[in-house]
Amino acid sequence: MTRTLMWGGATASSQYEGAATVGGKGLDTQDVRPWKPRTSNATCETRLLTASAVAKAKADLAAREGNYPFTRGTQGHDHLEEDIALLQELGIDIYRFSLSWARLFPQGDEAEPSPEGLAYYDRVFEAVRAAGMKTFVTLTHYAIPLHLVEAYGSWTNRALIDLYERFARTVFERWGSMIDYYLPFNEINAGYFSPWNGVGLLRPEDGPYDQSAVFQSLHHQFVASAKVIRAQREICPDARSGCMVAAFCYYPHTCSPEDNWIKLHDEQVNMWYPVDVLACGIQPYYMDAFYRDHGITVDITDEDLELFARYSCDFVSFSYYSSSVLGAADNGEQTAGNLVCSIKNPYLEASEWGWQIDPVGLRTQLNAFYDRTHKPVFVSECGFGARDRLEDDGSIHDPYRVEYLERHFEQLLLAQQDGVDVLGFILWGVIDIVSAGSCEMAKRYGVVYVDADDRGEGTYERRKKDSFDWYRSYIESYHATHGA
Ligand code: BGP
Repeated sequence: MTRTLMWGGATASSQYEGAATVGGKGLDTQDVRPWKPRTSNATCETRLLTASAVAKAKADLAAREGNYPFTRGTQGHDHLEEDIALLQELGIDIYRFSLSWARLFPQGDEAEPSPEGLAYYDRVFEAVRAAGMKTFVTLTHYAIPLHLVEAYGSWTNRALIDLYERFARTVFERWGSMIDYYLPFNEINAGYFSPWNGVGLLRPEDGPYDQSAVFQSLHHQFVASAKVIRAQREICPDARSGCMVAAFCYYPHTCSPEDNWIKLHDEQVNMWYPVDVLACGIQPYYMDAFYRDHGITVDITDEDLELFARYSCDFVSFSYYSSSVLGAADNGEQTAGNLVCSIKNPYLEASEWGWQIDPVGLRTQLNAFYDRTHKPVFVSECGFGARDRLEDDGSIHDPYRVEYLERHFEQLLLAQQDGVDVLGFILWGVIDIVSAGSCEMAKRYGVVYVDADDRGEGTYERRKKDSFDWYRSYIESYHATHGA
């Protein structure tokens, strides 16, 4: 029996809410990321923070200086009801949003949550429910309280697992009856490529990250995920638990055997590792060789392995924006992508940010995830990041976004016809938000335009782009033929 798909939209607290200190919210790991003009080194400086960069950010914020876009997001905190009304008009079935750990627990290790934080998310859950949308909750989306980095060493420290479980139990006890789907962590494999965003790990001032610290932190997040699922099954058993990775849809650069091996090997470590642990409940064999070959040590207990086996998730999900090309020689021209760079694919066009547009890759990934896990699959993020123009008459014409979505929806429906148990599709950044990779406002994904620029100037007024009506009528006609 083919499922009726859910069509949704997503935001993330640090890219959307703003109000960084309102209601006693603590500073988090995204608040201290600065905006920098786009140069070759900007991504590194704004994404892989050092202790000195964090110290500078804290001093700047205290002096109300500098440009820290995640402290203002797109002022979602102050536009909440208006935005939910726009999403209701859009007719989406499900809204994916994340909770700010630092808004509920400003330091992260308090015994009790902040009353102001609870009140804010009461407003969010009630507004989403009243608008008739299902909820898809991300417990943590790249943002943890800064105090946990400074006082505990972030996820390298096993103590964070219990603090995280306390945060999650608070969420389940208060809003569990209003949670349909949830993720303990956004794009959990990001910890490997973007350790500050993924696992809150500072980059050493001089030299590369300690890979043992990176993989130990990832492992602690896996244990935290299993413990959160155990708590959820106790407190709100009707909610559906998921895991999420960034999907890269790798192609070997050539048909050389070496390129084909690299494709499989990197796919295992970069993408399948978290899925095998969180969805299949196993610590995969191939990581032992990877740790050995890279001199990495990770403390994994028998209790951890038992938790993985007992508390694997109900569905799997991934973000999909572009595909990637890998080669043993790595000698092709490079291009950017979500979290990772890749060799340019001569068969594909790319966005202004270099992300290679590959709708068929979405069908390939949906089949690959279902084939590996045999669990229902959600596309928890997908969309086209582009520079949109506000015309003098207030209109915003984005045919490139409509074309991107139309071609990806076709492939999604084909994957369903292939027999993949697809749950639905979540449009990333449904209301324009700050870009996580480049800290830019200029890179927009939404069907709703927000009047703000990279320096935070603007009215923050919301306007419908042409894609708004297109997505609204797509969802309407889909349900007219497939039922609610
Ligand atoms: C994913 C993140 C999102 C989002 C998206 C788009 O990696 O989960 O937070 O931002 O990518 O990337 P960007 O904002 O860098 O364009």
